[in-house]
Amino acid sequence: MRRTVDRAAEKVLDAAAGHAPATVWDRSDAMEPRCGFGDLGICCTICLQGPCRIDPFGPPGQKGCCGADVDTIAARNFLRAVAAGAAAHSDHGRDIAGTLLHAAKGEAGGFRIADPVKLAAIAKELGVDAGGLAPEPLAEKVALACLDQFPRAPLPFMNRAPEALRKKWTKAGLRPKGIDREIVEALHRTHEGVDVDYRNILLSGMRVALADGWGGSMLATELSDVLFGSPSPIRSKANLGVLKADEVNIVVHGHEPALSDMVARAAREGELLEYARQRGARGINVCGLCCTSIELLMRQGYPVAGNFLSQELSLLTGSVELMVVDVQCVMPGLADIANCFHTELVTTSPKARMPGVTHIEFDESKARLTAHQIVRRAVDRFPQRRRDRVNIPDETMDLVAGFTVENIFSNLGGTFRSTFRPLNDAIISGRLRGVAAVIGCNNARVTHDEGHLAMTRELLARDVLVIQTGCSATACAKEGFLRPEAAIGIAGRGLREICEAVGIPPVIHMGSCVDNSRILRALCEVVREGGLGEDISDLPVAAAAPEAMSEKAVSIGCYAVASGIFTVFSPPPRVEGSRNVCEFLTSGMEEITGGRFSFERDPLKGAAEMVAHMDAKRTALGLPPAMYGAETAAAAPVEG
Ligand code: MSK
Repeated sequence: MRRTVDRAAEKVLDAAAGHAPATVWDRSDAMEPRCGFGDLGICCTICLQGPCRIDPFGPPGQKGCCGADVDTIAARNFLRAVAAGAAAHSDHGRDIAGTLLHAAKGEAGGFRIADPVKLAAIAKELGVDAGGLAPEPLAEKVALACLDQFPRAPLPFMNRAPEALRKKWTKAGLRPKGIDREIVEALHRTHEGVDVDYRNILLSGMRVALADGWGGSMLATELSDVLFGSPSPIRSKANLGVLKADEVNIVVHGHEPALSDMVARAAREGELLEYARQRGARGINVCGLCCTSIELLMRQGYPVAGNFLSQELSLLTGSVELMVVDVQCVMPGLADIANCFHTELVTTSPKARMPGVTHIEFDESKARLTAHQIVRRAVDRFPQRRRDRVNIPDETMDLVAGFTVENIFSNLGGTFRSTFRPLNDAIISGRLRGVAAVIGCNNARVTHDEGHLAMTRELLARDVLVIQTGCSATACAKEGFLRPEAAIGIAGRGLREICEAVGIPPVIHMGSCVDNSRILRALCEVVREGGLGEDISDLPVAAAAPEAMSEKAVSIGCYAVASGIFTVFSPPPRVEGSRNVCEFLTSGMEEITGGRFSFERDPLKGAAEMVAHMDAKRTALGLPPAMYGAETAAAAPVEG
């Protein structure tokens, strides 16, 4: 299997072949053959009588020691994955709320309320009495109201959903009782000897995921905007070529924006720039990986070095002085590679430490000091860089990011026109066939970036506006799809006309993984705007994670389905060993919320399913077929 379609990644891998430490691809190859029982989700390790496994080729009616059947085992494994993903996103949200609380009380040195307008809007939504309060005391109340969603309901952002969807949630018992409460209950429910009914277990998974999407993730996004500033369209660059041969390179990696925001600010300070010059560097270059990087990109335009599978490659360029990591998607393998170079790896979260790796704990009250300390350590490493080992590929690509529900209004409607009407009208007329959210990770078991690019190319050619977040957005950024001019070479005629008229790229970057909540909100606005049905499930929209990897992606997939969205998810979550569990997720859910999964592995077939789904929704709404339907990705090659 080809490891990557990213030319920069390929160059680094080729140069490192044979003499560099192992990468994720080497370790993945060494895992073959993988355990089929584990892969199909039919190995149970929940109690100490096991592991128990069900033979997929054996007789029907097989049971584990306790009597759990294949459906119970697969459903319990699935629910635990959803709960872990929801916990990761939501704990991120909790930390942001905590930072906002400290900032409001003046206890978080260097942090301030960056968007008081958004703060006031959120306060209103949460039912917080602003009563002429200054931003800080209001922020304190808002932070506390958000933290209150962890132990108990209600989750007020769920009121953003269309009424039809809220009724479905109530009828099916899908309203979360609180973010933490659902996660804890999921762990209890899947403990040995508790819930055995696979449907009941899977519905718990949907409820946990809704607590993530409309709770933990959504409040993480909203409070990040308040604290670090709401994004606006911004130009930047992507790929490993953003590393600089003559500057100190600091790579921020993980998911949380708080410390990286401070590191980026510190790296601009004259005193530290002078310190770098004294050590022979021309400057200090901050760039990043995964979603920490995207948070900095969206708000400040810092370049993105790569996505999940690029993390080890960035160190293999031999040009990184320091990589600072927070939480999630940080490979333990980084430590081995850093040790082969002059690179210092620094962990910063008490939740995520690595043996033998420098740990500088992030404390909001000392954020500026910590950031300075980190930047100085990076500069100190610069003289140790071995020039003969530096191998930075020259690939970079321009991009435009920074779209939000608030600013996409004006971009789609022309300056100052605050409405989704032009988008709805474009869909209604058929100039746009529909909207697709293509999101999610990389996965070493499939060719790096290939699924994201193939699927997105196909959708664009068929006049589907593509919205992205996370590593999928970075994959498409590296390929040039996030440039407004990309529409000329790649988009179908209808989408091209819209991009040219409004000046937007055919692929809209809406942020990090928690910012998938922006997509939920955008779909609510489309329904509210009118003319496209009463519910999200009525819309000609679909979602996909064509290179899914993390448990967070499983949770995101579930909250998309539980919000009424047809969702292509590949590689599939580990449920294929149970026909009943698969059927429930790929068709049973449709009767409950209107959404369902497809586990199609081929990205082009997945795109075809998404297009067929949009066409069916158009017919159901009484809309004309897409205006220009004949162009395919093959007929519209990418330019540039
Ligand atoms: S970083 S969760 S690999 S998208 Fe958010 Fe990328 Fe997936 Fe991590």
